[in-house]
Amino acid sequence: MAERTFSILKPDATERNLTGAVNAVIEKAGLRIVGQRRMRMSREQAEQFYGVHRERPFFGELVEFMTSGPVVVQVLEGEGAVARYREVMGATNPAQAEEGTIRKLFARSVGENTVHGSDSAENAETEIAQFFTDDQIVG
Ligand code: 3AN
Repeated sequence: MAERTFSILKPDATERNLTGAVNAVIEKAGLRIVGQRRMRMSREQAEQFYGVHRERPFFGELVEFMTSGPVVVQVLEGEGAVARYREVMGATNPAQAEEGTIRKLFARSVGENTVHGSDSAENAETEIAQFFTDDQIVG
């Protein structure tokens, strides 16, 4: 069965009207967008979502940024979707990202890096459940 991963197009993507351009890279990579919603993240949602980074020095900045404008939350489906999407996103720091990756193409900095993607199948499940109900995902 195809795997699912959770994705966010961050405020730097919506601000520059890049959601279609990012989705084109995702779909070209063979991943299917089976759930998608544009929304404004609340501070509570962002703090919960990035809870593992709570003690990191950039936590406050990260929450500020993620609540600074609209985001697009997505469920992506495909074979090995978690690893495949990490590949397509590129390195966290766009300066180290490979050619053709979303972050190489679009990211502004290590903080404003255009996309989030789950780092494991287990986290994907938790993250999807934070933002989607089953009936909002149509494969
Ligand atoms: P990734 O998003 O590639 O999984 P993580 O999980 O290490 O990277 O970091 C989560 C998010 O925290 C990143 N996408 C980025 O927005 C932010 N971040 C990570 N490192 C830094 C940093 N040094 N300064 C500012 N923001 C950071």
